[in-house]
Amino acid sequence: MRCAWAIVAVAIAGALWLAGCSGTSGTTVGFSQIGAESAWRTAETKSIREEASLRGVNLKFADAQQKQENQIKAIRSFIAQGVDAIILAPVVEAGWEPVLREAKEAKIPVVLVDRGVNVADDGLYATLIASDFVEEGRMAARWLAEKTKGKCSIVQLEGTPGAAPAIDRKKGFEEVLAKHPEMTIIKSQTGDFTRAKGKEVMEAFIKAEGKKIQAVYAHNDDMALGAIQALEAAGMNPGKDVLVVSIDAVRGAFDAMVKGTLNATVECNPLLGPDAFNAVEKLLKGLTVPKKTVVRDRLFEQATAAEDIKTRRY
Ligand code: GZL
Repeated sequence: MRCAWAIVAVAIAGALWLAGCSGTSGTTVGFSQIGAESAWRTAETKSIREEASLRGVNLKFADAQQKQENQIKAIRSFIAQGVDAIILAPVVEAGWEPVLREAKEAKIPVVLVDRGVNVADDGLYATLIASDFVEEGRMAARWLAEKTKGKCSIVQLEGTPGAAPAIDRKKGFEEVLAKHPEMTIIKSQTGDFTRAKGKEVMEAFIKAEGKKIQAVYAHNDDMALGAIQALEAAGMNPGKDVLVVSIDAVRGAFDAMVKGTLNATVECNPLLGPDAFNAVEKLLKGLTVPKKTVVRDRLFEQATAAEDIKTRRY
């Protein structure tokens, strides 16, 4: 028993030491988060919050409820409060120049996590830490092409209009499909990355196309899980008669693969807290950081899901 307490004491001492020694201890960082639309998003928020507390950072958190204007307001508030750095997960790619210019003029570095922005001058932000969404789309399409021997009718559930992952996951998927003329997208519509909307849009797809649907490609697992609910309610057989492939690799996706209703998911790692605060620490020390850090992804399938789920961290 004494040994267990000793381990706990060492762990606490270690965390306190880390908080005291990290270059970000005592700093104030503003985090403008998109919202809580998906399991992926809440996992990302948890990672950022945990890393901030581990490092002794005073984190000012703003949930934008999926609205860009709320993110812009939050950034302006962070600037007015004189934070040391800003972390931003931009809901869409466009419309950031003015507020990023204000942050630059206030000499507050901006670290982008998980989604990119479209700006003429990339000096308006310090760095972007994100997955390669185009490659994620290609991975999903290559898997489906192999499973269907290059012949199937597909419905696509797209992410939030204008969001980098939605634009690029579509681009990558359709780039591979261009090499497979007998793989056709018969319906495509946004489900806004949410389970509820994914279910609703899939119900409309089923109404319009019924048994013609042979595969579903969802830009995230939450929409895929909603689509699976709609397929089951319509008496169809997701994972068997209708293949379902999505992106994120959240725990709910592994549960569905173990159940056999989801066939594959491409991981998009949301645990960006450590990388984000490493970048903040370097920037506050006046060190340079790479313009982009690409988070590595991989595809998971049903066959190994029961084993994989044991080691999943989100
Ligand atoms: C990807 C992230 C996406 C996830 C969705 O980096 O922006 O937004 O794939 C989330 O689950 O809603």
